[in-house]
Amino acid sequence: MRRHKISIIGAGNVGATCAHWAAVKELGDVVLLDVIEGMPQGKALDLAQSGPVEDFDGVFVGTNDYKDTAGSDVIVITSGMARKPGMTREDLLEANKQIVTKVVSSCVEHSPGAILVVVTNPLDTMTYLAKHVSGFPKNRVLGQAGVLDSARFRTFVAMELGVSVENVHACVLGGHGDTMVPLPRYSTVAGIPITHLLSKERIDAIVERTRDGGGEIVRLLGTSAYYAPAASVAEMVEAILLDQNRILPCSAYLQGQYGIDGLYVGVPIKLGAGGVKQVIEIELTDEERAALHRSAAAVRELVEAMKQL
Ligand code: NAI
Ligand code: 2OP
Repeated sequence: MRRHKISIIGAGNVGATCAHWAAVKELGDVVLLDVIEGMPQGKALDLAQSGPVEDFDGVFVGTNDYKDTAGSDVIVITSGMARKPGMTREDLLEANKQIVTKVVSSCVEHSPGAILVVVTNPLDTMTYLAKHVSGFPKNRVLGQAGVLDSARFRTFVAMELGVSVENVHACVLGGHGDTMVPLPRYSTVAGIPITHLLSKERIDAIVERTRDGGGEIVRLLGTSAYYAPAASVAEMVEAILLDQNRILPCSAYLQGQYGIDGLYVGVPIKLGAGGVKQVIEIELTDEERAALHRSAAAVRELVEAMKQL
């Protein structure tokens, strides 16, 4: 049987860590591509040499040439600038527009059947751009944000209650930014909604910390997070390659669902072979729906700003 091929564009913090997760999970052969010469080659070789220790097989290629990405099943796009302290994800718009446009064109030329998983910020806008530049159908272009934002929410709930993160599930909708919409009503501990376990004040504090989750790490680290973002991408890649039909919050192209049209926004989707199989519409209260629409409006504003650049 042919092994799956995963190309990761941008071999920096998120890209290289994602390659590591993909290798350990044995999701397929991995190509790491970057504009910096030598760096992806060195990281791929280093990764290959951890195989005998960790007991995984695979072909790991580091490259600066898109020919090596040819025939990829999934392409993860992490190339671009990351936030530094004081910057918002939106500050990255102009630089990353140029980078993502170039990268997606090159990827499509060599892998016309691939599924694109976008990570570069501002996430929902860059995913929109990737769909536009690639011309791919909507099921084959999606963005990673909700898995990470939900993971942060889950972590904070588990820390608050002193329970295993494995028991905590959470749902975060909306754009990957300050307007994201964590949904306590749909967040549970072993099936029990957190609204039954925590006071409103504590839930509000956790929601706020989740919204600021990326910023908190930028302030501590001096650059943006990468362990949890990369693990989140690997979970999505695994769902696609193993046709797992996972229900995951991802940035997906909406055409009327939730009353939002022609935009990438974070919503629960069914993810498996071929990419996005279904956008799942859950019932929202008026307040939750208004928050989602505010978030979508912020994404739309950024998409319009990008079109002017
Ligand atoms: P990084 O700076 O460590 O890595 C980015 C890499 O992209 C660098 O190695 C750089 O040389 C490369 N690159 C730049 N232009 C390129 C091009 N034209 N072709 C190929 N490679 C190119 O940054 P990091 O931390 O890995 O973050 C990458 C992106 O992901 C940033 O935009 C960041 O904001 C975003 N991000 C998104 C998250 C999400 O949840 N969606 C979470 C974390 C980061
Ligand atoms: C994060 O949420 C910066 O988007 C990145 O960590």
